[in-house]
Amino acid sequence: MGFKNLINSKKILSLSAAFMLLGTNLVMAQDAGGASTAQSAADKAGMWAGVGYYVLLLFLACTVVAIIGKILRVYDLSLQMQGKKGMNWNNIIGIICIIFLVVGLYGAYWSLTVQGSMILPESASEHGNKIDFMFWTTTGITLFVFVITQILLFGFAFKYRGSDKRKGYYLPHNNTIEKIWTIIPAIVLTILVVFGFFTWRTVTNVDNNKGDINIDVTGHQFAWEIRYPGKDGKLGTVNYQLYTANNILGVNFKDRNSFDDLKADTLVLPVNRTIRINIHAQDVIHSLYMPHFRVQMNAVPGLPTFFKFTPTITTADMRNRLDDPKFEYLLYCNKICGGGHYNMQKVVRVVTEAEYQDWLSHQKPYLSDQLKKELHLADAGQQDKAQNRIALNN
Ligand SMILES: [Cu+2]
Repeated sequence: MGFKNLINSKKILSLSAAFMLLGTNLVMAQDAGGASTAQSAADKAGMWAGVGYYVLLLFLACTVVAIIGKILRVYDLSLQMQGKKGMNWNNIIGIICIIFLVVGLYGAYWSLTVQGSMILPESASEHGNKIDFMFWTTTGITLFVFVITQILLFGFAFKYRGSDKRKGYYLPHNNTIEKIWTIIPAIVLTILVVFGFFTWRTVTNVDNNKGDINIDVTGHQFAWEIRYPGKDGKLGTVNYQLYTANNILGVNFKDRNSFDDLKADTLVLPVNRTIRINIHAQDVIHSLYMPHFRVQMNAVPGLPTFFKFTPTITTADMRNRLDDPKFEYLLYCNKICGGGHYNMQKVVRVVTEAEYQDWLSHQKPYLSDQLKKELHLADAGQQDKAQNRIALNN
């Protein structure tokens, strides 16, 4: 009967392995925008070897554990057949608990020290430090609770392991314990949530939403478009119905503020000025994400959002700090918005005020000549010439 069961469980194991492989195949097989060149096929083959290898490794480990268990069981039975005292499984399970505790805590330590370096980079915005403070407070509290509870959990499982010398105490209900483990987490969680609420409120700054500089950033599959206000400091309104090949943002040129708006390739920001990014999307939900500035906000079609922040470290200063002459701040899309999502990034450069003014004076107007023709808009000089010509003809 036992042998039969073993065969059955093996069958179930291989069946679930086949399903897992099939499932991962289906998930991974989502083609990235038809990029089916020989190179990417080769990359995929390499990736498949990797996934298959780890699945097999897992099953190998499970088999080894099962075999060791069987050997111990046979040894135990042979001891009993010889009339000796069998193995003390309570002690073995207790020791396994302690080993699990030590290995698990070391794993947590390893993860923190090795993978901890992959955490967000140094904050380069005013509110970034507040968010970091909140993050580290939450991490500190949860880490403390994690270590204490794991030690208690496995330590108690070891200390009070099954024994013939003592009898378990049946505890049906205890109000004091119920109160302690309800009230303490409730207080801690309330503090964290309220702390988070106030931090988020200061970051999003409900009192004054105007930035020194207003910039429109629009996401579409798969790029970001950037529009700066001209000398008037005001951006013209947009309307998606005005979209054309030359007016890809649908800027409304009945609004005078839009005449001097500028189109830019890079998001250039002057240091220590408040920047308000107006976030738009044209097709699906994107997400504007600038990790160094601790800025992230969804870009939702039909529902413009914004984020106001103050960059505090210029790109040049950050290059010096990191000793990396090629360092650039980046703007990413942080919503998986389609096949070309990975490519949705722009360079963000933080510069001094003088450098910013110089850069701004070199940007091209959004209202290009082609767009002027399309909208039948002539600039002032051309209009004068046209009128002179009419006057001469008369
Ligand atoms: Cu996107």
